[in-house]
Amino acid sequence: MTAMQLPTFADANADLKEARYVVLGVPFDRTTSFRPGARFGPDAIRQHSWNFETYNFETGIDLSEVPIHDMGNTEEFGNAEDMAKGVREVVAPLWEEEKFVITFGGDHACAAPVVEALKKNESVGVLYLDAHLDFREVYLGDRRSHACSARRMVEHLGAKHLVVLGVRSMCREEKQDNDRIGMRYYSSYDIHEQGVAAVLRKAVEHLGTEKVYISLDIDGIDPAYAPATGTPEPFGLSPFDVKTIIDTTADRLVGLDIMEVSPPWDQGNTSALAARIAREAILRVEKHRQGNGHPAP
Ligand SMILES: [Mn+2]
Repeated sequence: MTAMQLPTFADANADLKEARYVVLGVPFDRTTSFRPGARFGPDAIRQHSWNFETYNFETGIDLSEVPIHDMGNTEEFGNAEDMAKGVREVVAPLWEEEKFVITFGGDHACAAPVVEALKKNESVGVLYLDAHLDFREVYLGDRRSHACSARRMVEHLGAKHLVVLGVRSMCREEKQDNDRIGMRYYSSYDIHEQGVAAVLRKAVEHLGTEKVYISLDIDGIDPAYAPATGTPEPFGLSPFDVKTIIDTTADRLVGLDIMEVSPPWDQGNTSALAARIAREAILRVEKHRQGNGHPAP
C-alpha cells in the first residue's frame, strides 16, 4: 500500500474478509506510448465515485449496504514485468476467494496480470473493450506493453476465450497475426450498424464460458465522452453501449477492470464515467445475486 492514503472508493465500507466486491488500484503507466498520466487514474476515479447517490433507483439497491472493500493501490513497481508479477500476487487470492475484482489502472498493461491470475482451467471469457487490438507480440521491446495486453491474455486463456469489442485501430502486423491466431473481434462500426445487443449476443455465445470478465480500456468509449486517455481514437462506443454490456452480462460477470483513465487530460467527465461504470457493475451483479437467493447481509 502507498504511504499516503487518498479517499477510498465510495461506499467501500467492508473489510476484505466480508467483502464480496474488492477494488484495487494499479497506479502504473510506464508502458504508455503517447501521452502519460494513467498512473493517476485510480485515485481520480475514487474521488469521483463520491459524486453519486448511494441508492440506485433502477435496481433498488443502496451501495452503502453492499459489502465493498477498497484495498488501496499496489506499491510502485520498477518495470512492467515487476508490475505484472505484483498484480498477479495480489489478485490470485481474490479470485481464489471468489471476490468480484474491480481493478483501476494504470495503463492497459495492468489488466493482463489480473486475467493471468485466473486459474487456467476456469471457464472465464474476456470481453475486451478497446479502440485498439492490443495484439502486438512485442512493442518498443516490451512484451508487457499496453499494446500487447490482449495478446498476453489470449496466451493465457486461448484465442477463443477473448473477444474484442469496439476496436477501430490496428497495425498491419497485428491484423496478420490475428488472421492466423483467430481471436474474434467486433469493430465499433459493427456495433454501430448492428446494435450492441446483437453483437454482444454473438460475442458471449462465441466465448461459451460460464463466467465473463470485462476489461475496459476507457479509449474504447468515444473521446467525446472519455477524452482523458493516453491514445484517444474517434468513432468509439457510447457510455450506453458499455452499460448494456454490463447489464446484459451481470448474471455471469466475475470482475471488471477500467484502464487508461488519464486525469491530467480530464475535466472530470472521464473519471466520473469510469466511477459510474464501476458502480453500475456492482449494482447489476449484486441485483442478480440477490435475485438468485443470495441476499445482501
Ligand atoms: Mn488497450
